[in-house]
Amino acid sequence: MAYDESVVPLRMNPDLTPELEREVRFFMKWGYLVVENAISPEQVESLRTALDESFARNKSQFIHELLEEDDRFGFLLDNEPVFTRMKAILGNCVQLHSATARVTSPGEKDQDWHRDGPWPVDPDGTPYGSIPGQINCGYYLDELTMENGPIVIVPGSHRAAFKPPLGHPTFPDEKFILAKPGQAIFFNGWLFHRGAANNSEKHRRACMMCYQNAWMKSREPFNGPRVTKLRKNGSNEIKLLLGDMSAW
Ligand SMILES: O=C(O)CCC(=O)C(=O)O
Ligand SMILES: [Fe+2]
Repeated sequence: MAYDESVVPLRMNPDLTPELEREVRFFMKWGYLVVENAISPEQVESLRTALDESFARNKSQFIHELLEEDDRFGFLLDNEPVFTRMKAILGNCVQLHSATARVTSPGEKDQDWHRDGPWPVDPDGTPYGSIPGQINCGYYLDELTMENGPIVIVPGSHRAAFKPPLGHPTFPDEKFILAKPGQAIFFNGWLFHRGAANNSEKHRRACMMCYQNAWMKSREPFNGPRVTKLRKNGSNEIKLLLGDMSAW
């Protein structure tokens, strides 16, 4: 046995409250979800400080393997309001795909439309039914405005059987999400989306926690000292999130 069987959940799907069922239906239809009170004002403040320090060290717009940067990011891994909804949508067998931060500097241009999911998905699945699931969760630590660059999405586009257009042309049904610190913004990995230009004078800080079915390949090696410690000391859910098994 290449892994500890007790780490694997006994049931695929959790029981859902009517409210959670409603949120799952919304997410399945539109490909996004705004979660209120996902983190407290104190947690927002702590993440801002930790990210400012990481950004000063990395000097890069992207910070990968965020959990290795600072212990203060660790709670995001199974942050209850987010993780409960991830399991409601993806089922109990969930793995972290990546934890990243993105610090968009003043003057940064519009991102192009893209999907995060790198492999082909047929909205009808396969004859067997399988649809790979990947959901990104953005914690925007600065209130998004039309000036500093909302996240722009095309609701429902996760089911489009064609790729997003090149560049960043307007979609009649596009939606500018003015996320607030404290909220978490879920979006399906196949949703057309982009970050808009930052025309403000300040940095725009975001932490992106991306989850997926536990059988999928992760982007991260999960082998740094902080993640190894989290996995060793963590619950079975944390072990599964951090890829405790090297093979099935
Ligand atoms: O900056 C944003 O709001 C979105 C970032 C994004 O889509 C990405 O990094 O893939
Ligand atoms: Fe993206």
